[in-house]
Amino acid sequence: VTSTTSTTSTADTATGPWFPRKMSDLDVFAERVLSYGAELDADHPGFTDKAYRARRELITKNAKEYRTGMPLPRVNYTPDEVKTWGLVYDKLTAMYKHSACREHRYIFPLLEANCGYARDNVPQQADISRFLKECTGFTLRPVMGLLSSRDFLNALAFRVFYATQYVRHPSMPFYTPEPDICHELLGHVPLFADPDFADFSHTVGLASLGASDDEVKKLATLYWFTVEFGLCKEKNPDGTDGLKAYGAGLLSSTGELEYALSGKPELRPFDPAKAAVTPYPITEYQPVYYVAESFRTMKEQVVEYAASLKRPYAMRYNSATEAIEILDSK
Ligand code: TIH
Ligand code: FE2
Repeated sequence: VTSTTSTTSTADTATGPWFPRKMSDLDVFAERVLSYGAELDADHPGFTDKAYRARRELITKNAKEYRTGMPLPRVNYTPDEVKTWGLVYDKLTAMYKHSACREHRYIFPLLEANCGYARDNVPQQADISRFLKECTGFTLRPVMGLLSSRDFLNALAFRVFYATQYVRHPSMPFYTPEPDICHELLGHVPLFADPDFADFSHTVGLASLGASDDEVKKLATLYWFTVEFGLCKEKNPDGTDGLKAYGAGLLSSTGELEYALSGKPELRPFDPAKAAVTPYPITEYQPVYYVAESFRTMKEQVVEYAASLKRPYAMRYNSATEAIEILDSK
């Protein structure tokens, strides 16, 4: 039995925690952001910069007021913001040739051709979202800052990726402790144009719906060690083994990308059950990275792990109604 017309409530259901059933249910996430939200933490480089804080507030206001069905807000970036973006863009795009996984390298030029990706232009969510929708059915939505793992993962079930629109502080272009537009657009977006990666993300999202807190924590940790900071093996053109980054946190930070591939940090073979319970810091370089046999095998392993989590009923996303259907197990 499916019902897509139930009114929105955030109370837990009889079978487990509440989860969004229709696209507009995501609207309740708008203001539920964690630490680095409208109020920056004291160790953030922009904490004492009044002008930066005011600018952030202006940009995050878009996200705060955004509701399902509205056109995606466009931001008029200042020359200083474009300069920071350009600095990051130049340095990263040069590194991608040797360091980014095949899928990322393949899609990046398509974003330059179709979505305004360029060193002197900060691309707009509206243009990227339209492009992604055609490629894989994924869309973007603005967000004020870090969402809870549950809210963020739940949105993936709707093929929605929450992305920040503000630019990192100019004093720290090559590593920032929180997501910003460089991280979202250079690190994450290219892979959401890949049909296989989109389906994989969608599966993780579906697995998070109504999951227990413990399961959500495991899925989010797995997400961290793969989608955010994953490395994978990839054959070099000459047939030798190469090591590439597919994690967005690496593909958006020249500092950490170089570090991750430098031979200094500990590298472990990717194992979902182990990665899912490994602790990690969020505001500094990772001490440990998991290396997948290939980008494709990583996706298969994570999908298998997600399938092993027991759910009270099967669910699927209906893209025509943009709603989650609960399939009767009887
Ligand atoms: N450290 C990343 C960067 O500098 O682009 C941003 C983040 C990724 C994950 C958490 S914060
Ligand atoms: Fe991210």
